[in-house]
Amino acid sequence: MIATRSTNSSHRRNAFTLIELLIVIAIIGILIGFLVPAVSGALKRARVVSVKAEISQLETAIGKFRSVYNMDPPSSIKLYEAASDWAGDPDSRALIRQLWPQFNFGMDRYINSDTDQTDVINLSVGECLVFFLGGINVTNTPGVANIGGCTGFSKNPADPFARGGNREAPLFEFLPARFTDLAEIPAFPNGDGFPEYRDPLPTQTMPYLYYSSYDGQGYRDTVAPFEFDTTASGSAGLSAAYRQGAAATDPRWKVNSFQIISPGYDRQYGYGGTYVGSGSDRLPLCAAIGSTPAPTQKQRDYEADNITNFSAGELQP
Ligand SMILES: [Ca+2]
Ligand SMILES: [Ca+2]
Ligand SMILES: [Ca+2]
Repeated sequence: MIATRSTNSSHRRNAFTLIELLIVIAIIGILIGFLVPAVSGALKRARVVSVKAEISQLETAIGKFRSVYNMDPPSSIKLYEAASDWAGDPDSRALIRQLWPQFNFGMDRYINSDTDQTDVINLSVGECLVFFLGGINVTNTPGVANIGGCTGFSKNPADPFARGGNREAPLFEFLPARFTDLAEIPAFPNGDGFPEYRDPLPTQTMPYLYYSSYDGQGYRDTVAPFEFDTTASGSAGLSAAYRQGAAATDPRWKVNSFQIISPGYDRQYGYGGTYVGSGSDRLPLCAAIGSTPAPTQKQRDYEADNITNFSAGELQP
């Protein structure tokens, strides 16, 4: 025999009293009060995880670069369109020769996409990350915010910066929408046309930094004018790659390879990685640093949310 469900609802109440309704509304309000921060905190954490994932993809791409070129990408170099300009820069010439042994230093060339062959292109940190993993950009005219996608390098070993022809594929798929080209030179308020890359945080305005240890030879902190600065005053050039402590003698993170640094949600790098550059290489100063930089608690605070490829992925000074 099959039991049938009673349809008798005479004991069921059809309406809430006003007080019950108010209590329910209050409880819902309290729950929302708990849930909203929990959800937004979870979302924030998920986004930090996505930045960490992207940093490890960049590490993989640098590994691919190493397998092709037998070295990590430099994090500072000058490129010259005019053949005669290479003579004055043995450091950059040596790096190019390491990467492309058959490079023809004797020819004038186009490297950016304007119409002259006279530019000196000064690539530092974040720009090197994009340039060496992505190659030549479709469009990158100084002062014009029209940076296109990366097209890799030419397979012509004498002229890897040539446009068109047979090409090596980019080693990392940079999304042009996340390029930024910070104003580095007053004459070019939109930058030099060579982009840096922002992480996927929705509010991000500042790029990843990339510091090479030059295959364990050491982070180049004092090579003027386009390397990094480890002095407390920050007066010698660009910022420092991070150490494992505040003292100048503390060992670096990733001594034998490279550092990749996102400034995190606060868009500030902090003391260890703060840009305090000068001249044509400088990026905007950290607001709290001012003209006489010194390590303050505020600057250490900036580091707390930095996302990196060292220190377990997050800096907690
Ligand atoms: Ca040019
Ligand atoms: Ca630039
Ligand atoms: Ca930060």
